[in-house]
Amino acid sequence: MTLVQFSPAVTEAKANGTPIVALESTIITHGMPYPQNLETARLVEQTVREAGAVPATMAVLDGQLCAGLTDEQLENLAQAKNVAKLSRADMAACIAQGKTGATTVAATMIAARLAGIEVFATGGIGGVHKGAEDSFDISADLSELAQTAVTVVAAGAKAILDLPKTLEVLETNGVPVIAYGQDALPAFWSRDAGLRAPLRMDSAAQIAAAHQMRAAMGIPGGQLVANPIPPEHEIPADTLAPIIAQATADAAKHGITGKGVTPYLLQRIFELTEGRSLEANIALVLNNARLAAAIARELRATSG
Ligand code: PSU
Ligand code: MN
Repeated sequence: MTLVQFSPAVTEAKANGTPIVALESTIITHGMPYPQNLETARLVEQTVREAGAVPATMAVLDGQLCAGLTDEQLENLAQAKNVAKLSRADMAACIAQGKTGATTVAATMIAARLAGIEVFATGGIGGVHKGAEDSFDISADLSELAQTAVTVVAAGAKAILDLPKTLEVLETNGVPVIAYGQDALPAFWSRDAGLRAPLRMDSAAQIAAAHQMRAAMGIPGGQLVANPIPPEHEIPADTLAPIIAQATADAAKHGITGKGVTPYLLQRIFELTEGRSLEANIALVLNNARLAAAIARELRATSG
């Protein structure tokens, strides 16, 4: 039995040495409503291709860890109900039991490592939730970044989170947080979290070189690239602040906890912004896919 099932397109890319970008699937099943989730998944894949790399969307389908999905598999996943949201804790159990699940950032990093893929694009990583001092809700995405050597391109951590605490946990765990092309840490739907990012880089080549230097030094763990949403699509942080506060209060009122928190907040913010948050989310994912493909190309060009 082979652990990773490569799609025909990814198999070919591996044989030819074409750069590959990993993509996650929880954003499809839990992050966006149908049919925008499917449209976005297809657009993200297309964007990676146009940028000279091959997309490998990760998911567990009937117990098979897939690196790269066919369009039919993508379509089925986007419409499936009750798909598990997989992270480090439950991915192996899902595979062992022959079930189906979508991969979060943490699980996609694990899948990418197993598939030999070094770069991964998503929307925003999970992090330390507001009120974590009581709930202890800290995404497993952070500890995965600390131990799995994949460069993750996101638009920062989601603005629903406590961003200063998220930065602290990343620093404690030795994860480089690299703002792309600016000094400020981006905050998912907005370009500026009001915090300075620990590192700044202005080219895909610099990011690839830092990735390779970590490998050469034997430092485990990945890098978080925080790529600001394009200005024409951003929602200013002060417009969003009361909406995030409202959504967070609603989550508490309805007793939402654990894995349900992030999907609930994204859906609630979608309602409260009348769809504007989803438009921004789609724009930032596409922007991240482009940068991730450029990094994958640089890694390919400079590895012997
Ligand atoms: N990026 C998006 N939308 C999403 C996610 C990322 O634009 O829904 C998903 C990722 O799979 C990430 C997850 O790992 O949200 C975070 O969930 P949690 O906070 O429960 O760890
Ligand atoms: Mn959580």
